[in-house]
Amino acid sequence: MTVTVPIRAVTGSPDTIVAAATPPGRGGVAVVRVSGPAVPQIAAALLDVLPPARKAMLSRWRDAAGELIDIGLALYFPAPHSFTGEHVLELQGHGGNVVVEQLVARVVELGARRARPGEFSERAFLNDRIDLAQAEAIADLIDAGSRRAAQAALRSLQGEFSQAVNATREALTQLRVYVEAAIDFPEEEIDFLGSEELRARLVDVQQRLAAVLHGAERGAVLTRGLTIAIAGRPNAGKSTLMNALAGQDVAIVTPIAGTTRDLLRVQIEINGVPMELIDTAGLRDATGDAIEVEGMRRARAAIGRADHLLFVVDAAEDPACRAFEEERASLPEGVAVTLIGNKIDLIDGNSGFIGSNLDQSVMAGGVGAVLGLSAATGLGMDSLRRHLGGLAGEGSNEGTFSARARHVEALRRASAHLDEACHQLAAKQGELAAFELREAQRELGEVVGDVSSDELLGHIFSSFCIGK
Ligand SMILES: Nc1nc2c(ncn2[C@@H]2O[C@H](COP(=O)(O)OP(=O)(O)OP(=O)(O)O)[C@@H](O)[C@H]2O)c(=O)[nH]1
Ligand SMILES: [Mg+2]
Repeated sequence: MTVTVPIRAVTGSPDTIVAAATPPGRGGVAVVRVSGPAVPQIAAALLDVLPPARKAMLSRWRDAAGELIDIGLALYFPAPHSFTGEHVLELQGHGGNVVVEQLVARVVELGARRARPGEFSERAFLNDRIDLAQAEAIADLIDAGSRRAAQAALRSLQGEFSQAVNATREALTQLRVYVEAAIDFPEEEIDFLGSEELRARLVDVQQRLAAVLHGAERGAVLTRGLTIAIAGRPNAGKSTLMNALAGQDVAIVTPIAGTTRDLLRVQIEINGVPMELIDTAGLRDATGDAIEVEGMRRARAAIGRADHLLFVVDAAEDPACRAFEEERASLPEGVAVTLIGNKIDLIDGNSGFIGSNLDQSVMAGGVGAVLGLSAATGLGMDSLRRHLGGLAGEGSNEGTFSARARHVEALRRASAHLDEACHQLAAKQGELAAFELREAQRELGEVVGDVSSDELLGHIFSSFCIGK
């Protein structure tokens, strides 16, 4: 069982922290940031005077012996109007490791300690300047690998994600008031629990949550990227397809069935979404070859972990996609599949070939699309790229928040509690419905950090960089 505590209740009086906010190495300017109650004294000692609030002041910084360390700009942000909510001093000096290290060491001498990774953001969170989802968005913005991921992170940082979660919590609170009141007046409870009004409110909360979850799932894909496994029978053209998508010769291609043995990975980006392609050993009935058997085991494991599967068949040899039909039962539950009919260059009048020749049953059971193409000639590859781009939501970022697996999981659990509450209400089980609604609300609280365990916070902030 995980114990959650209101985190704001357990924080003590903070000390003053210092770190370089810019990355190590040479650069035009480096920023050293100091935050905490001792900032006014440290500033007075280092700069001789406390700079005016939020105005750049040119100053000379000296070590204990009075030797000049650097000349630069000092900026003072008095509490609570700063990033951390504490007194903050920013020193903008020349960008070089020696200067920065001397300056940090001097501030430590004057009473600060070196900050842990993410400690500035953690303080901003603890002082209610930002909530947990916003703090995480800072790290996501810094780590963003594409323009779309950065835009989604900015949206979360500005609080759009938190507002959507909080609006859902608010609607849920209203609903709980109704249900709890009904329990308190048992004579009327039964009628009330079955009322249309209550049902409509629950549906409203479910719809709001579904929208937030959808935005978060899309955001999580932008941040984390998609893992796409390529599988099929030996010689179907899996490695050729991977090379075509990657635009480089990553995998060995030969006419010999069983060429690929190990998993091969390559990173690509489509529509601003990072994707990891995994080429796998061809799947076929047991051969005596121990290496191939191990390769197939790895292939199946990779398929099980992937977000999406491209199942490749040789459309010239196997127009009915029997290979897929034979494998289908052994594919992991729930993996989304795109069926690729490859080598259509070998079929006369190939355009529009695939699909029309397919048994309709192929489209059922997890197959989201069927595409005919030629990995060797490039025919149909544009459609595949468009299709893959669409898996992460078309080019638009509308309603997409940068979100992490942690958020998506909490929102999914909240959604499951709402579904359960719905069943309990239908069964006129007021107490049980109230319990489920409470649990749903607790899950939403975890997203924005109203209820979070110390362990969780430590885990989140330790993944940040130092000085953030
Ligand atoms: N005509 C034609 N040949 C193709 C196409 N794609 C692949 N091939 C050929 O098919 C053979 C097998 O291709 P691979 O990409 O190695 O197939 P694979 O599925 O990776 O095979 P294994 O690694 O053995 O499982 C090679 O000779 C390729 O040149 C295609 O679209 N058209
Ligand atoms: Mg191969």
